[in-house]
Amino acid sequence: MSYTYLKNETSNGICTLTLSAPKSLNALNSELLGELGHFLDNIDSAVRVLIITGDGDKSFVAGADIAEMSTLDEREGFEFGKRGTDVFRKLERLPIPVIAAVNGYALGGGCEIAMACDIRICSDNARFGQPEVGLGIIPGFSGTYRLAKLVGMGMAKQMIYTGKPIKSDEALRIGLVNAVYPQAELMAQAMKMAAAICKNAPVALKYAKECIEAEYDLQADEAIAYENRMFGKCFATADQKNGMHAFLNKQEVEFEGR
Ligand code: DAK
Repeated sequence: MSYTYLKNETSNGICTLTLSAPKSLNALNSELLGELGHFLDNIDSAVRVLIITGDGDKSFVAGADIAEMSTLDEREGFEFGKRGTDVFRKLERLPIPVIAAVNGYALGGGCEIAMACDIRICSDNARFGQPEVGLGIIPGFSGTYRLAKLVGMGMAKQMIYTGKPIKSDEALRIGLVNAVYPQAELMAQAMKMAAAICKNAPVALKYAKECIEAEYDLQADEAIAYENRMFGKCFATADQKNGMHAFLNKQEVEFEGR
């Protein structure tokens, strides 16, 4: 299917997905969210890592589309928020690693979509913020949940209550991003990280992601038992047999993902 607001390109198992609504600095409108949901439901099984970025060199995503939201009533507001949270949850639960390459403004829904990715890296001109309370709304694409989870309650409350964006160096300091690069290097660095991930066993990556996500909300004993089960399941895969055989025989391994 061809998309109006998405561009995607895949090579060597790495898919780069560019969110593109240049007239509104890549703001998330309903159509874009619908396309994103469709894309995630139909992602090629050969893709091992997904990179998400924004079109242009100024903005990753400048939030949910304010023009579209401005006339909503309570029921429509609920539905718009639900559409966004459902798509972001789909993204978070994708069985492959997802890197957000944040190339500029990541405000409101932009910060929230980045937080639904596994790993965030950004350009030095990036700005992260949850300015919603200045518009009379709250972060509505799971920002109140994921920001506190990532940076702790104190900093999440500061960002959400003041609505003030933070710069890339501050985002790095508080752990919202893993690394900051000059704009011109960002995509090459994202590709480099994706290529390093691609060398590893796909099923093990999927299980590791599932464990990290599921165990976060469990008590210690339950979390450890969960990991025990998933660790056991690794031994039912060809990837485990091939990976260990290759190591013991000092060979390179080409994982099949099964
Ligand atoms: N929506 C729509 N259009 C936007 C936009 C946005 N979020 N951000 C920018 N634009 C448009 C501008 O209106 C402008 O359009 P024209 O005037 O050229 O037609 C164009 O993009 C260029 O923007 P600027 O002229 O403003 O560019 P500047 O460089 O001066 O400023 C900026 C860049 C990113 C600082 C500024 O555009 C800005 O502050 N944008 C708004 C950022 C923001 O407040 N984002 C948060 C949006 S609220 C919920 C569901 C979801 C949400 C909440 C609740 N439920 C229903 C439960 C999520 C909400 C949000 O994300």
